[in-house]
Amino acid sequence: FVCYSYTVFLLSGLALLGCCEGWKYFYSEDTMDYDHARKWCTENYTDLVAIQNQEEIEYLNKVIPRMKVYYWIGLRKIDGIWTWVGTKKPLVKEAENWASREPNNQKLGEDCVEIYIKRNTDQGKWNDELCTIKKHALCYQADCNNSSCSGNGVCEEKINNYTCRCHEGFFGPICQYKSACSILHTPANGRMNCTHPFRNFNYNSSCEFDCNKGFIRKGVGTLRCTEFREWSALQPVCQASECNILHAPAYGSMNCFHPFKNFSYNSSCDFDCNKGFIRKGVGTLRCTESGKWSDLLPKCQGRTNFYFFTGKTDHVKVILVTDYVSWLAWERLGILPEELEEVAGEREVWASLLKLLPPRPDLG
Ligand SMILES: [Ca+2]
Repeated sequence: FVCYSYTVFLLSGLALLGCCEGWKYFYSEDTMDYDHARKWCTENYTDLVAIQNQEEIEYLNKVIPRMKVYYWIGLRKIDGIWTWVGTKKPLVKEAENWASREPNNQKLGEDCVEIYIKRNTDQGKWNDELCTIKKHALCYQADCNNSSCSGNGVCEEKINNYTCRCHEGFFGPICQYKSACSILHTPANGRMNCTHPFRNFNYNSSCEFDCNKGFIRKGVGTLRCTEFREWSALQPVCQASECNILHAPAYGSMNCFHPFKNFSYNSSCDFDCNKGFIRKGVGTLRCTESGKWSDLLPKCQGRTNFYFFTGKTDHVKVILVTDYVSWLAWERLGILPEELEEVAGEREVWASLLKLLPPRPDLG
């Protein structure tokens, strides 16, 4: 099974700016039934030809050679409706191009369509035929691909050509030019103020960006639409001011709510102390707009009260301490609570206490 094909070129001078190589037609030297013809076209090219207009019919009749049998095209009956196989769209009345007294379904089951190329009568017209009959495949190769219109337009096939219908904001033969800068929007948690000397978001438009209270701008403050219709920089974003990351105090727990980012503007943290401990300090801290916490981190202290006496025989004083460490410090070492609490937290107290203890005798 050897297939031959020929490229057919359009000679008429329908040139479009910057465009384009063109829509090409191919046909098989061998004959085959409809299904094989379609397979041959889709494997080697794009598909069986789908007739777009009268111009294309005339063109095909002119450039495709006459053969003993004619050519399958991409039209067949599906669920009783004449349908373009490539697009699955039904044949509309205005596009019908049947030969006289066709489609006649003469052999019953004439569900596929051939085109009479260079026939003595009805040139370029269509006939319904049995799909199992062997004919030449008449294929086309599309030129449109994803990059045909620079990704900025819809590519429309023409005979040996294509044209681009550009999306809004683009122009040029292949939509390669921008007609404006992209439309900018006010950033979340911020403000935008634009001036447009010509048209909105076009050449020399400039936009200034500010951030709301508690937010810091990341990126440049002013963008300008350049002669290439591109913004001079990326649009800035407004990020919440960040406070230090907090941790639950010793012997306590922390429960935080972060409306924007973790430990950032308007984050708030509630503090609780474990059973047997009481909180010293505020119950809730809030991250302020300047990135500082509204207060100091609270502490959890042991609740047990220890009373003891100090002083010489002529001078007796009752001392109350509210934590075990201070009591231990007095009982074991004779350090007064006010001396401890003024200088350090619990960890530092323990360290200093341990340093004061003599080495155990059995250490040698
Ligand atoms: Ca027929």
